[in-house]
Amino acid sequence: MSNEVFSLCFMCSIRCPIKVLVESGQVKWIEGNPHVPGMEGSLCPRGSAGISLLYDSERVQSPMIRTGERGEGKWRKATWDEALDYAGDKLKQVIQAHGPQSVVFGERTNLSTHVSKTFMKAIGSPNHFTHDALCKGSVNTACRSLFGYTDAQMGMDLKNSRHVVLYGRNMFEAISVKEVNNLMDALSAGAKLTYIDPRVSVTATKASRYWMIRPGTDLALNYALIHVILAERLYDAAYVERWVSGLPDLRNFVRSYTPEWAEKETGIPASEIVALAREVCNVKPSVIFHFGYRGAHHANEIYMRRSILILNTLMGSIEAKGGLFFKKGPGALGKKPAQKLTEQKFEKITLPRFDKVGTADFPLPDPDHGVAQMLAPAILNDDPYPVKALIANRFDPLQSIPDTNQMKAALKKLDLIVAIDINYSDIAWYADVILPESIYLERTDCIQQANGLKPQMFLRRQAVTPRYDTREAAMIIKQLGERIGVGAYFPYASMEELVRWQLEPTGFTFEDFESKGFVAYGKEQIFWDREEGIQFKTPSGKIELKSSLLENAGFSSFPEYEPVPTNTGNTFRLVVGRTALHTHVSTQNNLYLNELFSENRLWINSGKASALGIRSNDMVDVTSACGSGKIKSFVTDLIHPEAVFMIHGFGHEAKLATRCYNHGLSDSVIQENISDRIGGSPALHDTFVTVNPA
Ligand SMILES: Nc1nc2c(c(=O)[nH]1)N[C@H]1C(S)=C(S)[C@@H](COP(=O)(O)OP(=O)(O)OC[C@H]3O[C@@H](n4cnc5c(=O)[nH]c(N)nc54)[C@H](O)[C@@H]3O)O[C@H]1N2
Ligand SMILES: Nc1nc2c(c(=O)[nH]1)N[C@H]1C(S)=C(S)[C@@H](COP(=O)(O)OP(=O)(O)OC[C@H]3O[C@@H](n4cnc5c(=O)[nH]c(N)nc54)[C@H](O)[C@@H]3O)O[C@H]1N2
Ligand code: SF4
Ligand SMILES: [Mo]
Repeated sequence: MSNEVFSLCFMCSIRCPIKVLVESGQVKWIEGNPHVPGMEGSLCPRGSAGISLLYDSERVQSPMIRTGERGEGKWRKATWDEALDYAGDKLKQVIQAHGPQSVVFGERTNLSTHVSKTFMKAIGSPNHFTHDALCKGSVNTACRSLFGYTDAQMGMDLKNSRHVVLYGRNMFEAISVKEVNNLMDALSAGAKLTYIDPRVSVTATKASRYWMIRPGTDLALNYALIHVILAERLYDAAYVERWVSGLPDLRNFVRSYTPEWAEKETGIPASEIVALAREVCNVKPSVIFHFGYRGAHHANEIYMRRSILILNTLMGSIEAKGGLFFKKGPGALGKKPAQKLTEQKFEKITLPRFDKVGTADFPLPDPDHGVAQMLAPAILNDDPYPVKALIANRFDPLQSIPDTNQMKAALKKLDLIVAIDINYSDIAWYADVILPESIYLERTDCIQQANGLKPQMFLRRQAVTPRYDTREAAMIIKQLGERIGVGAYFPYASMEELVRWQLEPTGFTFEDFESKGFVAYGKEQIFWDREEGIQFKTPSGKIELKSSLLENAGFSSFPEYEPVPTNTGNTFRLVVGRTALHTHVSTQNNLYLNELFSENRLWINSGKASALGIRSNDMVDVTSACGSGKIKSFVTDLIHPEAVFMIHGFGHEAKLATRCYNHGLSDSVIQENISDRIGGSPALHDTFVTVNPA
């Protein structure tokens, strides 16, 4: 018996649409969903390695209760009832002694996030947070400061773009399959690609122009680009006149930031900066200055992201073909989205959040997501109140939040740690109880509302039954809710029932997803009318260069540029990033992917390495103000002398993940926990390290 199931990949959070071939209850093949433009059969290496995740005997096979010390690795197998009762009893005790706000729920945003949020609203705790701040919090705030929309409400029409500028957006290694395919189509059609990175990544090798920028100085480059564009009147004057407020302020501000000034700061020749400004203007508005993701993690990241968005604004590329666009939902066609459990009625929660988002400490970060990196400081200082229980779902605070030593100290203070995971991740290893989720091929998930130029919905659909004693997160959370008296908020007995309920207002049925894996609300792309119809959500209804969001909170829209200090000798700026072969901290133990890439190394510039007596593959000591570790070196000309680089996600501590245990070094151990207090992201690249032969 063989059949094909249309579903969604979850080897990373991009959620590419897939087609799964199942024979006699076994997954034989996975490929990109051929019905989805941009996928057409393709997958990235991690997506293809989904099969080895399914058959991995090292994932968590049943609920586990800790018997030794935290992190010691002593466990006993438990039944679901035992594990849920255990977690439920502890939660009740914590809530009784310290109030519901002492419970924090952290997760990587996923399709059942509305279920987790419902759990927290039901118990009366304000403390749900997602990974968002760690990934792109400052991008989110920057977008809201200019347009009134979050970054998640914006998209990029890469396929039709004629010039794409990437600031460390390493698209050919930090992959989203559709985006890569769309970019390749654009390049085949003659589009230009400018890539800026202190390190020669794979994307640099595909670019028409590559600049090895001095690390941390992209903001200086952008101020100079804006200077040239305004001085030479290269911008889309009609668009700016119609839609932009604050141009005179911007013009005054950038007057002194000349290309010659930026050359000294960035190392990029002034003449080349002028050349790029002129080149992009020739093809405006089909120009994209990519505003994501992780190229610039600095304490002033918000201003770097704003400068990128301002460049798009000056090109008139917002809501233009080949530029950026606002995602349209079913409402644009008079239709309804899938409903969510969070739409139920709850008692109002008036307590402040653990991370102080919405108070004077963090007035602007998005309260829908919170600021994850405040978790450890909040626990350690009982500030603003004691936090006593953590539920971590599909998220690893030990490896995904900077300063692991600080996090370990904080975890020690908790009365309860619950991990909902598929692997022996480090947080599972430190948990009191592990509630294992079925992997994506084994489960049906909540609806994915995919807004965009054409609003659609996708469904992750169970391809095979679970190999081990695992359940779906939305069922686990419901069952935990039942243990503590809030079961009524979860009125479903199976995932199919939940999905059918979600679809009720939409006019589509569960069965409608069978033939292609998705449904579309309409056939045509929806662009707003560029003369009259763009619906900016700022108070002025315009793009606010001088931002009311920032200024009402007491922050400047245009703070003076602060020069980035140079580092010399054996001191370097630590920068981090992805490989095409792994997802963050998730896949290092995957049999296939581990074989292809089993250990990270520290990239160090050849000249610097030779002065320090370091050769390739020598072990080196890396030390920062908060941690240190050993890692093999990779000596190369392909990195700026002021930076060292490592791939994120290695140095796992969980011994039962035997293939990746103790391989390489975790960047989180070294990175200091510093925040962009306006934007909300951690400043992962503001850590300086010393490097010495080990
Ligand atoms: N130091 C440092 N920190 C970072 C970054 C960095 O570069 N360096 N990058 C930041 C960025 S951009 C992001 S997006 C975040 C990502 O941070 P995380 O979301 O924490 O990272 P992931 O590796 O995506 O997933 C974490 C956990 O999800 C588990 N998991 C995988 N699939 C499933 C599943 O189907 N169900 C369940 N329940 N669990 C599952 C994995 O086993 C793993 O333990 O990290 C951020 N933090
Ligand atoms: N294979 C794979 N693909 C992924 C993911 C994954 O884990 N694995 N994760 C997904 C997620 S959640 C995210 S957020 C995206 C991340 O997508 P990207 O942001 O494109 O990926 P990173 O590898 O984090 O990019 C960091 C790059 O920035 C460069 N950089 C460092 N400092 C500077 C600087 O000062 N200026 C400039 N211009 N560049 C600098 C680094 O050298 C590195 O090449 O990838 C997504 N896709
Ligand atoms: S980018 Fe790769 S791993 Fe991520 S969802 Fe798509 S195919 Fe899966
Ligand atoms: Mo991310």
